Amino acid sequence: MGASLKRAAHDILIGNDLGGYTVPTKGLYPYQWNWDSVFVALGFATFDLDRAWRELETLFEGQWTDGMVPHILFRKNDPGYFPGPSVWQTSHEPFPTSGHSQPPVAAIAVRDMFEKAPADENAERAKGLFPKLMAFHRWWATYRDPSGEGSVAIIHPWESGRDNLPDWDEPLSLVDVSRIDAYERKDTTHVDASMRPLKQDYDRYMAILQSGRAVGWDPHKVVENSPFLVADPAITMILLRANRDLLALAERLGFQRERVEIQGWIAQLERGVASLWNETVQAYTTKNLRSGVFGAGVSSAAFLAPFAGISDPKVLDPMRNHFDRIAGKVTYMVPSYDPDYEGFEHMRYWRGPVWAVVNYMIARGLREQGDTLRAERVRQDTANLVAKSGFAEYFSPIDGTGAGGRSFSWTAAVWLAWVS
Ligand code: 9YW
Repeated sequence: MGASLKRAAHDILIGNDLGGYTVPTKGLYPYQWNWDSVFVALGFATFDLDRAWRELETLFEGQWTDGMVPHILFRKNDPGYFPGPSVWQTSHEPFPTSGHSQPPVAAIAVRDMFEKAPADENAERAKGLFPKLMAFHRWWATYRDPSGEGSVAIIHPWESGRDNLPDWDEPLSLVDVSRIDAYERKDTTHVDASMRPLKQDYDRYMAILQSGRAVGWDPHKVVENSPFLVADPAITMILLRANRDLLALAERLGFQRERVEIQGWIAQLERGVASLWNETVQAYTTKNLRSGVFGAGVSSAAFLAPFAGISDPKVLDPMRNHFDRIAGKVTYMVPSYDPDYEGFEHMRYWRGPVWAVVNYMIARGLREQGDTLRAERVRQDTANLVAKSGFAEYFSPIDGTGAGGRSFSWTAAVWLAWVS
């Protein structure tokens, strides 16, 4: 069983490799995606470290001059995906990209891959990426935390990587859709519409995209002009973790001058994450920076606190209570949203399903903190999901059904890097 799953996971990565970069899955997502590529690198690193570095290097070929690493790199046009390059209208060369970013997990993988075998060759590859990671993290600090408060905001639900999370419902309800261009979705031609975001969500996704395009994707104006600006605890905590790994890299690779700047970012995020503590829910939630309204419930982001290095018992005790309550309700941890919430849908994308990459980060943080029991529950559940339903894009936390795209790269990759 283990050996055949391992072969299948290898085959998925190799099969989705388009030559130095990997697509999440053929058909549904035919381009290079930002955080998918990073997890894919961790998967390749289990059997081909050179190829793993290549994945990250090709991802950073999409980096903009302002430091932003886009969420999609459109290396060659594929009419099977919407919205493609002609809709985004960005001006990156030599190939077009989307206009905003995705969770900044790259530094975490670079550190892992360097520590795996800190020989000359790996040190050289890590050194080559280091200035690019600095520019990327500086971009987040400059443009996504404009008030300097330390909570990191997104300008589009797609930037969070958790597209239709129930927490985006309130901010999206304020987005005007009266002037969106006519469009035709392609996602529902590849997979079941009942597992995908609704039309009302897509209309709003398009309105926000158009607001960025209208200001030529100027990074300052994008934030000023976006009808959607929401602080995201997942991005905030992932960036905090990534900055800690970047600091370790700076120390190990001899980038002395950069250390102070990174320490400043860490201090700012440690302060800022506190502003996302939701007293009512007793968890970190999103916060709409336009309306001041907090997210309604507990999402899987709340369990990323240990991964971010947060060790305050005032945060961790309620987090463990939520974990145990939710663990008693579902068969497979960790649902992307609280099953006790009325908007929970066990098969619809980020409104309930389990995602292996999120489980990986949650379990890693729990284990690092010494909570091996909960960490092992998450790992075992992920193993059971893949054993039951294969390398699906995401899974029902209730009955383990696989959903969305199949032969999915990041599910195969984290299984190799963590579960197997
Ligand atoms: C889309 C590729 C991406 C992930 C995101 C996920 C989804 C793309 O797929 O977004 O078109 O909706 O939400 O996290 O990177 O796997």
